[in-house]
Amino acid sequence: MQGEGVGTTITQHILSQQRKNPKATGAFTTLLNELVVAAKVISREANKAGLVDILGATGKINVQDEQVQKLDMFANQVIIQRMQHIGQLWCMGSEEDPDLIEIPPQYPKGDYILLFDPLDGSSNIDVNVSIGTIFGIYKRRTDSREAEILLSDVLQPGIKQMAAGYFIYGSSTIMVYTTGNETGVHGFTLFPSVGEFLLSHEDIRIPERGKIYSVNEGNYQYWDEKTRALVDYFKTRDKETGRPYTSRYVGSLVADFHRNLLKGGIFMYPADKKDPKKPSGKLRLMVEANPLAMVVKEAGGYASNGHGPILEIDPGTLHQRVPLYIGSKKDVDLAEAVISGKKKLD
Ligand code: AHM
Ligand code: MG
Repeated sequence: MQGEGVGTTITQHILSQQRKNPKATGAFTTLLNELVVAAKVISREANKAGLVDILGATGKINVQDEQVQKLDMFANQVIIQRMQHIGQLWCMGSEEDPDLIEIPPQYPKGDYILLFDPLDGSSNIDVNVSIGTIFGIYKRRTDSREAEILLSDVLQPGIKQMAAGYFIYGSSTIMVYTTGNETGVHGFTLFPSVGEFLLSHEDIRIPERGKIYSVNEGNYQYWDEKTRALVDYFKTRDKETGRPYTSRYVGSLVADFHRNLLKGGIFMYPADKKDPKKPSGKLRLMVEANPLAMVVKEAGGYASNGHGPILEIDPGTLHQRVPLYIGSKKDVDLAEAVISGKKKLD
């Protein structure tokens, strides 16, 4: 979308997109707006995380066998509480909840499904490194409003997302979102003094090829030969292709992804043999990979599991993990060719 000036609020932007779609009912606008409010609340807490007794692990283990930090739970609750009453959601799914989250009976239900990671990069909370919220929005499959909510109706390939994006709580708080269909990817920065997200990154395009590779290289010994060869390739000197690439890895997917989206590059979380319970790596298809795959695609990039597009994977479970190669189109194409065995690197 061109022509929105710097200073446009996120609400104006969502509304102007809605007006371009004659079938739009406003339901979607309400939904996104409420999500923005939830993110403002999370942002405020994240900013003062070092000051109050909200830091540190609660001692509970989440559905992914990881320790849950207090701020994760807070973010999860804020999103659920803010979103459940608006009448636009059919159900929700969160990284922090093993099952689907139903809308309480006292509230009306709608047609949309919100899947989210309330606070991604939780191991970075204690050390003041950027963290984020990731979301993907789908429409429910079934026609019957009264029908029981079935997981099979929720589990749709990422290509079906109506919108996706993330909030990054960093040196400033930024929201990046897309509604697909070539409407572009747009970034908004939260101005704390006015309490509004204002358009700051209009129509983001990721460079076709980058100079950055982002991966947890500490896992090198757990990778297969192809993955090792790919990472070795990015580190090898070659004038023509601008190698070696620069290595950048924060350990917060949202932060690593956001940097590469703006500067170009590839983020990888490959399959590894570190934990037999997680043979597909660490990241989750529904709440992490799919939303970012929609964003990157709309910005001219690509996301692959090493064999094909992330967005075309038919999900089997709500919390399934997936190897992720995401970023500049040419870099991810190469990664896919190598991992799938179509190209051999010498
Ligand atoms: P989280 O959702 O529990 O925070 O875990 C996901 C995070 C991603 O943000 C990041 O890319 C990855 O875990 C880092 O993992 P590792 O420490 O294995 O490199
Ligand atoms: Mg996460």
